Amino acid sequence: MLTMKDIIRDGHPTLRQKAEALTFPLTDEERQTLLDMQTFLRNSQDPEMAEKYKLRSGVGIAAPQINVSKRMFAVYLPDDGNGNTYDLAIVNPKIVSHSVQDAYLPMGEGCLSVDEDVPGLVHRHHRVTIKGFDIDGNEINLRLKGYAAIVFQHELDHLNGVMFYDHIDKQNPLTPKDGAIEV
Ligand code: UDB
Ligand code: ZN
Repeated sequence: MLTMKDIIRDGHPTLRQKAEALTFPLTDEERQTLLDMQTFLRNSQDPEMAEKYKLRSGVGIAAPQINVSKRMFAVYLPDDGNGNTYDLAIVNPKIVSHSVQDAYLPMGEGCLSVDEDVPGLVHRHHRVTIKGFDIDGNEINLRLKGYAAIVFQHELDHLNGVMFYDHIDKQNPLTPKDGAIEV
């Protein structure tokens, strides 16, 4: 079972690497890693399990965060604010199109791999279309907006060695960009 001690923290070189694409069929080890990541998220949002194992309430986790430099992540959003539920694991994901309009969380972002608060707005695409594969290699197509789109883009960044605070404007960290939507 994955716990917080399995999650590497800011400063670990793996977080800055570009993760490798996977090939199908996944190995048993790769499949197990993906399932473990999904279980971690569910556990972390279960009050009893979270308390017992001292888990931060996670909505997404990417393989590089457990020191596996491969292009896969899991997301668990029981309610994304638009009445949609996402509980999925995705392999080799890519953004195939996105809106011109940006969006941001007014409270900024955090990360399971970052223990400190980093204040500042993180602008992301308001809408994204994502293609990828499930654990068995079936195609996944997702059209996302708002909070779900932000979570998926945060996890996709991890596959490219990008951290959320890389996107914060150092001069004006708390100033929304023109036209950007608050989520
Ligand atoms: C998170 N969780 O998992 F609104 F039930 C964050 C952490 C860093 C605070 C643990 C989170 O936002 N939980 C949450 C929010 C709610 C309601 C709820 C739980 N991530 C994922 C991450 O670090 N993945 O690499 C950070 C998010 C910030 C914006 C998108 C992802
Ligand atoms: Zn993160």
